[in-house]
Amino acid sequence: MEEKLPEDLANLSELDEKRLLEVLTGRFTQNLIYTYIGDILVAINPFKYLSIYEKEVSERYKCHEKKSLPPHIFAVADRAYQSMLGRLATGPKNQCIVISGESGAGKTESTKLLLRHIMELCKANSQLEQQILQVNPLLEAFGNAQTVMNDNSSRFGKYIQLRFQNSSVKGAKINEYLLEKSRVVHQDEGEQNFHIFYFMLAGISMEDKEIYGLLDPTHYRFGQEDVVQAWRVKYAEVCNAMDMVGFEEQVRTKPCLSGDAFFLVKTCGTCGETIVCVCVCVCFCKQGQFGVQEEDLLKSLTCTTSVTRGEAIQRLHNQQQAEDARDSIAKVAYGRVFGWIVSKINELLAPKVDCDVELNEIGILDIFGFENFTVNRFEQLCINLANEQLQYFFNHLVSMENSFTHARFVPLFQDLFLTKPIGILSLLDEQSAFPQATDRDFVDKLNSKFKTAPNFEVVRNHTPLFTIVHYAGKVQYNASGFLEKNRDTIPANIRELFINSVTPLLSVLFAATISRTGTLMPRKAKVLNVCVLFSVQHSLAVLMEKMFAAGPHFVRCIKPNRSKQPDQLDSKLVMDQLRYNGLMETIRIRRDGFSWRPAFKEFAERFVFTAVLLCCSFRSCRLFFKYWHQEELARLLERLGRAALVIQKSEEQLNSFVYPSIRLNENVHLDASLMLQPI
Ligand code: AOV
Ligand code: MG
Repeated sequence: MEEKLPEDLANLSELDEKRLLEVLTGRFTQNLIYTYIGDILVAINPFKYLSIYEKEVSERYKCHEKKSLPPHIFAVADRAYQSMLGRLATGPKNQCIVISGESGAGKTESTKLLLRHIMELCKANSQLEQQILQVNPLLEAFGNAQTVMNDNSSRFGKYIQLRFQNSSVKGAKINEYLLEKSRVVHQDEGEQNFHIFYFMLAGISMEDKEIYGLLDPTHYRFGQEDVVQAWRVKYAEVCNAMDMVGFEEQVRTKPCLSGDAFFLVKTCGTCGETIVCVCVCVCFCKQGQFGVQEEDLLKSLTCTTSVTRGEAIQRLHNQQQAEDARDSIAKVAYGRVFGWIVSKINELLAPKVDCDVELNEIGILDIFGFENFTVNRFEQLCINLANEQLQYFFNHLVSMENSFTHARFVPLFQDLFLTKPIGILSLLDEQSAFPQATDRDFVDKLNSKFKTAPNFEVVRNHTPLFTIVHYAGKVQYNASGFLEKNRDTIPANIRELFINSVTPLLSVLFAATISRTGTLMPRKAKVLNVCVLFSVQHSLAVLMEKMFAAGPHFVRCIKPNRSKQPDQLDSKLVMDQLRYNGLMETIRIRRDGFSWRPAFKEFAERFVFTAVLLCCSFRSCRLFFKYWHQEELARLLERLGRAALVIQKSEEQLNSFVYPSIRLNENVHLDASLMLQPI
C-alpha cells in the first residue's frame, strides 16, 4: 500500500531537508503535485496531463473547508475569493495571488487554472467569462516564445486584476511588465521568435500570401508538417480570441512581406485603429504599409541628417548603423503594439458599472521566472531583478520581522539595485545619458563602486562581464548592448517619420521615448510622465504597493527536472529551489510562528466574544495566531452566528492572559493559542 504522506509540511514534527524532500518526492511519485506549507501552496510541475482539473473537481473545491480536501490550486482560488467576500476574516478585501518559480516551473499554467476556477466560483455571465478566459491565449501568442528552458515561456510579466461587485465579476484589467522586445530581432541558439509570427505564417490563406507578396513558407525555418498544422490551429484560436475579446476585424488580415519585412494589419472594429504586427525583421516596406513613403523610410534607415548652423548635413550610415536603425524600428513597433493590445483589452473589459459602485479585486501575478542562460543580457537582468523583488515581498510577508530575510535580501535588493545615486540601475541610467559612454565604461563603473559589495563579483580581464549573486544563484551578465537597450530610443529621424505617419496608431505609438529603468533621457523633459510611468522601477514599485495593501496568497512552483520530462524528479534541482525560495525557513516559521497577526481592534470587531473578554485591558495589543486559526474562527463564526456565542471563561485563565483557552459553548472548544504581545 502507498504510504500516506502529509499534505501540510507545516505539520511535520521533525524537520530536516532530507525528510522534506522525501515527502515531496513521495507525493510526486503518487501524482500528488500539490502540498501545503500552512497557507502556502507548493506545486511541482508534472509535465504531463493529470485528470485533476475536471469540472467535478472544480465543483468540489467550491467553498470547502481547506483541511477537508487534498491540497489543490483550486483551493487557493477559493480562499482568495472567499476572503475577498469577507467570509474568512477581516483584513483587506482586495486579494493578490503571487505565483513564483523559475522558468518552466508552471506559473502560467497555474494562473490559467486559478482564473478558470474563480470564473466558476463567481458564476460569471458567460460572455464576460469567455472574454476574460480568452485574454490569456491572446497575450500568450504575442508575448510568449520558445526558449531553451520552456517551450511556452512568458517573455513579459503580467498582473491580472479581476474586478468584482459583491460576488460577481464585472471586468478585468491587465498590467504588463517588461516585454522582451529584443526577441523580435534576435534569438539565441535553440530559441524562437514570439509565437504569433509562426502562427500567422502558417495560418493565413494562400490567397492572402499571394496578394501581399508573402514568400512560400519553405523559405523560413519551418518545422514538420504536424508542427505547421498545430500553428495553423493556434492561428485560428488567436483570431477567435481577438474576436471574443472584442477586436472586431474590419479588414481582412492583411499581411505584407517585402524584402524581410512582414506585417499583420488588423483594424479594431470599435475605434478603427490598426494593429501592426511587425514580423521577423523589418527591412524595407512597400509604400503604404506603414503609412509612410518608402523613399523616406529608406533614407532614414541609411543616413542621419543633422542641422548645423542652419545647414542640413547628411551622414551615410555604415552597415551596422543601418541594421541597428532597422532593428530599433522593429523592437519599438512590436513593444508598443503589444502595449496597445493590452490597453485595448483593458478598454474592452473595463467594468461597466456606475463610478460610485465599490469594486473589489483579486489580482494574479504571473511574471517571467528567474533565468540563467549561457549568455545573460539586459533582459535577464530586468527579469531577475523582478524576481528578486518578488522574493523580497514573499519573505517580508511570511516572516514579518524575522531577521533572516532582512539580513539576506535588503542589502542586495536595496543597495545593489535601487539605491540612488549609486544603485546598478541608477548607474546604468547615468551612463545611458552620455552619448559617448560605452558598455565597458558602465561595467568599469560597476566594478569600482561595488567591488566590495557582498552580492557583486568583478569578472577580471573579461569586460564587459560582471556577476551578481542573486537569491537563486550566481548569474554572469554580459553588458554588451546594455546602454543601447536601456536608452530604448530610435533615431530621431525615424521617429519623426513615424510620428508623421498617416496611420494614426503608429503616429501615437512613436510619439513617446521611454527609458527602461526609469530615468528620462536628457533634454526630453516634456515626456517625463510617460517615461516614469513605464519604467521598471516605477511599475514594480506601484505593483508592490498594491500587493502590500492586499490579502496575499502564495503559490510556489517547483520544476522537477531540466529536461521537461514527466515522472522524473531531480533531487538536487528540487532541493536548490526549496532552499532559495526560502521554503525551508517558511516551514519553520509556519510551524513555530503565528502567521495571522491582526490588530486587536480588527480582531475584536469581527470576533465579538473576544471584545467581551479582553477589550478593556488590551486595546493596544496585537494578537498572534497560527495560520489555521483564522479560517477556523471564521468557520465557527459562520456556524454559530454572533448571537449564539456563549463565552465561558475561567477566572484563572483571565488572570494569566497568556494562551487562554476559549470555550465557545458546551460543544465547541476553540484550540486557539492566543498570545498577547504589546505592539
Ligand atoms: P512558467 O510560466 O513557470 O515558465 P509554464 O506555466 O509555462 O511555466 O509551464 C511550462 C510547461 O510545463 C507548460 O507548457 C506545460 O507543458 C507544463 N505544465 C506546467 N504546469 C502543468 C500542470 N499543472 N499540468 C500539466 N502540465 C503542466 V516562464 O513563463 O518560462 O518563467 O518565463
Ligand atoms: Mg510563464
